[in-house]
Amino acid sequence: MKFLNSLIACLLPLTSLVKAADTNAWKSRNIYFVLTDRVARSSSDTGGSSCGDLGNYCGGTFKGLESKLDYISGLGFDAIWITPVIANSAGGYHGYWAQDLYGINSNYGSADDLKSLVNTAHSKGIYIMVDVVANHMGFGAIADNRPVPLNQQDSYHTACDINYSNQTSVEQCRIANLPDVNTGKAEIRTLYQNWISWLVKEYQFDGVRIDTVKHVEKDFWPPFASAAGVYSIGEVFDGDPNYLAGYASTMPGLLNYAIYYPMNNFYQQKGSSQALVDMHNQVSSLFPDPTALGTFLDNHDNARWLNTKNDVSLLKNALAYVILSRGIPIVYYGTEQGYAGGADPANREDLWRSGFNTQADLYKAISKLSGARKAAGGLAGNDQVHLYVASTAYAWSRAGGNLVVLTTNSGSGSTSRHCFNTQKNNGQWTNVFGSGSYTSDGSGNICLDVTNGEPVVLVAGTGATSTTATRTTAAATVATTLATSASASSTACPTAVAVTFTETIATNFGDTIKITGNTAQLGSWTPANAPALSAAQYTAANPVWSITLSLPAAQQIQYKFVRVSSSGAVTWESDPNRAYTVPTCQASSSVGSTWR
Ligand SMILES: *[C@@H]1O[C@H](CO)[C@@H](O)[C@H](O)[C@H]1NC(C)=O
Ligand SMILES: *[C@@H]1O[C@H](CO)[C@@H](O)[C@H](O)[C@H]1NC(C)=O
Ligand SMILES: [Ca+2]
Repeated sequence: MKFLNSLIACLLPLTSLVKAADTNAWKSRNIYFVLTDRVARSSSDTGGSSCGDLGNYCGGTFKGLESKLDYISGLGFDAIWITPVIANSAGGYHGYWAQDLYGINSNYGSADDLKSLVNTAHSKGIYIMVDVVANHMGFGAIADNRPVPLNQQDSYHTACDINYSNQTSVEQCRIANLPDVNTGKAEIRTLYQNWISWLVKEYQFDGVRIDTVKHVEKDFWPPFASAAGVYSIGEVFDGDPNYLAGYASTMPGLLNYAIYYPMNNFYQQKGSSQALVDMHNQVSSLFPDPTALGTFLDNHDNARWLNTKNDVSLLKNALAYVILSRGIPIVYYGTEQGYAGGADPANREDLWRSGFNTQADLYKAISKLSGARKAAGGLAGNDQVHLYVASTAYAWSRAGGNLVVLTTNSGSGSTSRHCFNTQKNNGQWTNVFGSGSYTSDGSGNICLDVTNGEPVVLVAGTGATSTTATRTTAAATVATTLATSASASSTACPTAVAVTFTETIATNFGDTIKITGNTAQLGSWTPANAPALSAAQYTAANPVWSITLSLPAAQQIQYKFVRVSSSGAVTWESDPNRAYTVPTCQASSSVGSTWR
């Protein structure tokens, strides 16, 4: 194991070098995820009755999907993730039951049809990401699996049921009784590396989505991802950020199952905005590059969002989070038509039953949110600032304040006013989701009115979409609001403040700096429970560790930094304790100090 670890350590820098450009190119993209079998049946498909059996092939084809690229690009997506394209064993309508890695699933059409889909997508500026599986093959006879030696029993682990408390069992036992490939064998690893390299080149794919990543040994992945040669994003179906982060260096990106739970909890009225912000911050400190992670609110393995919470305004807020917060957005097809299917396969509705309606309320909502992402420059950066964390609301900014988003979780029919500091004095924005223009005052304060529980999405500038008359009226309204709401805004100050602590200290390789103190958030003076600082900005010339914590406004804390060596030895800063009072009516603050 030691040897393998050091082997991975050697491979990783190489991997990131080779792929850097491709990963960066994906960061500003906006992904639409489709089941190839469920979009459209032919080039002339204009809609029709629902598929009778969602548990089997419904008739979607590569040609059908190709004919719907304008429908997809009308939603503002410039990338499509498609389910696996290779030949499957009987009943594998979803594509995850491979039989022949080099064959094409003829239910969807021919290899040339697929090439034509990719070509046409490229001509429209759309990336295509292909879904692949290395963990298991389909239910057919082992002897029929290809290429050789996947037709031999000893290319598979002995059958056993997964015990999810035992990682070895997670990696070697069977998911849904599917034959588990012996991915520990050198010969098998080479086979998969050769195949993924061929697949990406043969069809000119721009990215790869990797299925069931946690079911394969970690050290299988770096050479596989490297052989793919393009951005890849893996599925590690686990909401524990520490477990997920254990896979961060195996491939360029991961589906962000860490943020998935607190995000849906907040927008489905089951959790707080603070928990969402806390997870965002935890992801900041655990992952080397949070901007390469994919954000999504549902998919083909989870009940559709509206099935879990049937409120379209809440869904629009959740979509605003997916499309406009940090990370690469992934939206599941059919969301734009208000699909509300439950557990698999009910959540895999055909798209043709909608008649491909581009006037649907959610179609237009997604299109506006995607437009804001583009208008703000693509939002590729790790630049999210928490502006306002309240009991029913969360607002953030990106791109240096060129984008300000206010989301709430009060739902359809609700109206509310939220006043907060934008950190941009005398800023000017247009609400591209609703209407009107807004300006902040000389200190950056703004008050925004939410109607029917819908998000407010402000993009810098006065915009070309609204008329001058509307702008003037809206600006006048805001000016009046600001002038008359001095007392209102004092009650609406942020309840939490993003405080950035920096600590200057030259450390040895393997050391960690933590902040601990007299609150539970700071580990109650117990270094093992205390948050760790990030060394992302650390250089030999400027050895700075940092962390941004969301702290309650006006809270008084006592704290110290501790240094934890790779052996676990803890060194405390000298007395006395440091003391800090979190400011009020301020979105963020910073405290710089040097080790003592
Ligand atoms: C599952 O694995 C855990 C950890 O290895 C073990 O303690 C537990 O007994 C196992 N459960 C079963 C049902 O085998
Ligand atoms: C974990 O699972 C592996 C593979 O099935 C098994 O060999 C091993 O005994 C299990 N360990 C424990 C502690 O249950
Ligand atoms: Ca496995």
